[in-house]
Amino acid sequence: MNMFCYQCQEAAGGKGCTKVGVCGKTADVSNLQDLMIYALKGISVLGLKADEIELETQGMDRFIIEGLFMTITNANFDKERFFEKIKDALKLRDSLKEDLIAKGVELGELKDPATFTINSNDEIVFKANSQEVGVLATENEDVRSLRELITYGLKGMAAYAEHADNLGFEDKEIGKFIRKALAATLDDSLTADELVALTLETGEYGVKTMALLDKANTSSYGNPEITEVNIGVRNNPAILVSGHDLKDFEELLIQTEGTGVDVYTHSEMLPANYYPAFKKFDHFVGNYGNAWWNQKEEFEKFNGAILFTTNCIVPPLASYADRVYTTGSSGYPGFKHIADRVDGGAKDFSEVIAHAKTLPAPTEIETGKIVGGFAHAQVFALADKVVDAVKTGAIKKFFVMAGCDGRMKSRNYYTDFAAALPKDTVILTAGCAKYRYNKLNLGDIGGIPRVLDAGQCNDSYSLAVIAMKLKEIFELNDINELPIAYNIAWYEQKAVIVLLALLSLGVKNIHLGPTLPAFLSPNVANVLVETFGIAPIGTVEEDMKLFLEA
Ligand code: SF4
Ligand code: SF3
Repeated sequence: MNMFCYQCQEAAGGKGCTKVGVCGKTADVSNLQDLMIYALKGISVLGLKADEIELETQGMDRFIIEGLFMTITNANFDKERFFEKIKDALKLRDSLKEDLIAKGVELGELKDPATFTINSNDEIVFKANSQEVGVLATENEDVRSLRELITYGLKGMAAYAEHADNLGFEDKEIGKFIRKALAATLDDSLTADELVALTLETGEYGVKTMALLDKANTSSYGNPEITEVNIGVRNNPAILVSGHDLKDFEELLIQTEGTGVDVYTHSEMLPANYYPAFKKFDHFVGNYGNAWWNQKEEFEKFNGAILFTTNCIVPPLASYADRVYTTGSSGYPGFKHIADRVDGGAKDFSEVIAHAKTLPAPTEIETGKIVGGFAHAQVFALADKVVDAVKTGAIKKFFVMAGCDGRMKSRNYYTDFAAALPKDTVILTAGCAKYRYNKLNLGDIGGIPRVLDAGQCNDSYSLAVIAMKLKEIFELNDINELPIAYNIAWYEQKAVIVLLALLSLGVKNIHLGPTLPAFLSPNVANVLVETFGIAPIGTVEEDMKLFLEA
């Protein structure tokens, strides 16, 4: 075994990747990511001690958040960046330790994550490959399962917290919670019940983090509104932006204005089209292509420069690798990386723009429009119409089909399921899962489209807000009494925090697919089944029957 990773839905054999990641992550990078997390746990233990004496720890939470984000599936494949970050982690950890000692804090007996030392890249590799660092270091499979469930939830939370922070929205309590939870994964005295409680608390903080990001996005760029998004192309050189970071997107739009270079969104950046602040840019053309896993074919045809602001990166074809750029937490060996902001200034995308100017215009792969922009404010604006449609029976049921897309064939289930839904049902979606059915032309119900796209995966928060509002309007006691069914697709750790957030809000009977997480031990899976009614998906026919009879 060269590595062990089971954090995403594509874990090899439904168990875990042990030689190389199905995602393309090499064993050395996987082990470095484990060491990164290990070091962050060490910092967290000391960070909690700093909280106790109210010691100001400038930049610590941002550092932890970035470190977690870098280890999300398909975010960063660049070994060199992990070497750097791990060295920085140890510097930060040791200076924090010195500060605590200087303040007379008794550190007690610290565990290895808070004490290990390394002096070279070779030593980092040696440590990263050692048994005590990885996931399997926790021998009890239920404890391991809960520790990893919490850690993966924190990774998703960190991604959302970073986007909010980039827009100037920080909640110190979220940073503190992340440290508390990371430190708790080192605590052998915690019982399984305590870890289950911490898992739910992770979900509660997931709601807070998504709410914060919602506030950051909407107060910076306005509320998403119903939008017809162009999926065709124009005849200018162009940049394709992927990932989730709206601040990066804004800065790139500003810097490309008047340069003759067009801008398109890809995959999870599609919802940028729904924000009023971005619509005013004439050179923002629309969306090109589909979900992340189609990128090899689509990037090839796009012809222009490509910018990743976050996951999901697929190891590239040589034919286009030299025109791909990363920024923020994302990275890939050989891709050029656009540096972070300095002192409140903007990132400098001039290199990407200059490169784009030398490249041909995109090849058209489709034409027409898709509709989206149904985040909470837009749905509330239509509330009367929606409520009437429910009362008259024109809408019988809503299906929340949020989450991720992925390359597994079994995900055709979601296309077939959407197509088979009766005409008096409406799909509420968010995340890249939508690409399985957002071009099916499922029609509308009295002007309400049958697929309501709230936005990115974090905008699943909007779907929860909509559900809460409907509960209030219909004067129900329980969110589960609403005519809403949850059929969620997951892939990476952002979907894990979305799932934990929904559980913490009391949502029951979520169907999760295309497979249940490999990191759920049979006992932990049982707790989720018994307490929350979580179920795997079956066939379209079986599930349709189940959902419509319920
Ligand atoms: Fe395997 Fe997923 Fe981990 Fe990649 S992220 S190594 S595919 S489990
Ligand atoms: Fe998609 Fe990676 Fe999860 Fe943000 S872009 S939802 S998979």
